Amino acid sequence: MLKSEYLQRVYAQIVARDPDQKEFHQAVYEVLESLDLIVDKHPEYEENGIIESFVEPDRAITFRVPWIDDNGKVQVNRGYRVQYNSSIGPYKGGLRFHPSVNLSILKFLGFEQILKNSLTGLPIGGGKGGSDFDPKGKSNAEVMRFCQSFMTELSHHVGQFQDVPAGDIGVGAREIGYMFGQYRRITNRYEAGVLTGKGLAYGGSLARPQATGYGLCYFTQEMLKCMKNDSFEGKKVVVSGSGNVAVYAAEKAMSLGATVIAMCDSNGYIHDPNGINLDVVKDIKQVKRGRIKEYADLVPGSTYTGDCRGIWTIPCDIALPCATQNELDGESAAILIKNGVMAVGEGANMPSTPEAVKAFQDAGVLFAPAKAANAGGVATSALEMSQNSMRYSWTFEEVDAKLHQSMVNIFHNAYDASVECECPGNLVVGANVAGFLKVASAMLAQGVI
Ligand code: NDP
Ligand code: 2IT
Repeated sequence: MLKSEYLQRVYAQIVARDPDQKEFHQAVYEVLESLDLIVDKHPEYEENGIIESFVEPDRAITFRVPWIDDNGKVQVNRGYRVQYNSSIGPYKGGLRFHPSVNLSILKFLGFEQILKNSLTGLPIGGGKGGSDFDPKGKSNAEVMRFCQSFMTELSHHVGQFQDVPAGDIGVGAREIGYMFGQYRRITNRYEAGVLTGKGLAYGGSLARPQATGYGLCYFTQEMLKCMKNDSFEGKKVVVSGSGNVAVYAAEKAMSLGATVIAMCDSNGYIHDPNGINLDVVKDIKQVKRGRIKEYADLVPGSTYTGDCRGIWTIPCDIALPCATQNELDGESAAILIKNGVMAVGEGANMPSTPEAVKAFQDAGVLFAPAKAANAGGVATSALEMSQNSMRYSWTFEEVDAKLHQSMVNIFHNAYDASVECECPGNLVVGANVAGFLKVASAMLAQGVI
């Protein structure tokens, strides 16, 4: 229950305006709970309508995306771009292609992105977009035609100084390549900084594919070190998902001395008590675009279970949810806690339900919230933009070192803010407050716009 009447009114208004946007309400409520601890010290927020402005996107664009499938039939999807807040930099955030995409999901993601991007310390505002298009099972030619049609409309709204999309679920290097090609063709400009996550041959950054997963482990490692004098060494780790974030989180956890014993996709999970062979996972998921189930046929001693939620019943020391929102609920959290989990690091956006977050915090499990722990992806996107502006590129080691330092800084900023809010170690509060203070000061300085 929110104590501040001001915040109660802000929350009631977003629910009344968009009663069906459950994911959006969930993300906003969690942030308002944190701001409840500081809002009395900042009467200027209410005087200037700062929090009302902060929860309302600058604009949300929806558009028709017609494309022709391999049978010559016209298909029509819906495209979106939510340009949320540009007070500290151009809108920045990924594009998600998944049948579940709707305005509620993109508003929750765009809203989270404002604070995440602020935490990176880099000059990037918040946005998110995507489509209900499902790339699964489509040919390359279909994906290309879809991406070209999507960018034909999106090109009116993006630009290196305006709005810079990147990947998210269902959007990787292939999709970014097709969209970049179409943008270049439409504008007749080589504007590399309009998209991030590009291929290396045309302006991409080394270490961007690895950045979210590696960054998650750097953050978790710093949290383990500073809050429990511990590390990944010798730990059993469960990583949900098997996409971009999950694969590189698993890779870094292994290189830091952990054994990753389970991964999943939306159909089910694999359990390999000897430690997952990541080359096999990469071959199945990245090269063949196959299903995780195939792993159990290839690697003796591993098993497949056709239920992705069941992954949380496997006993582990560290859980890294890296698939999607609300994939880890209160019931799963209770099982993880009973099995002795010591730390949870969120690689996906909002993967833990509010009940799960509360259960972890009440049980003294170290908890690294998404907007801090997975900020390495967008931080490295901002480094890609810097390299594009400089017309220069850094080595893998240079980018990785900057990423590592960013994650260490984000941890300490969030931790210090949690201490200031008198709830030391509550990184949910710390990340929300630290991220918000910078955005709010930029909004105040720029007046009512
Ligand atoms: P990918 O598309 O590469 O992989 C997504 C993975 O999650 C797949 O294994 C997919 O399984 C699984 N998944 C997707 N939807 C569901 C679902 N509804 N239920 C169960 N499993 C599901 O996406 P990313 O790895 O890029 O993104 C994963 C998460 O990380 C998302 O929450 C995203 O917002 C977040 N994130 C991504 C960043 C990035 O740089 N890419 C940066 C920061 C956060 P299947 O193949 O069966 O669909
Ligand atoms: O959720 C996220 O931070 C991303 N999908 C990455 C966004 C980006 O612009 O790199």
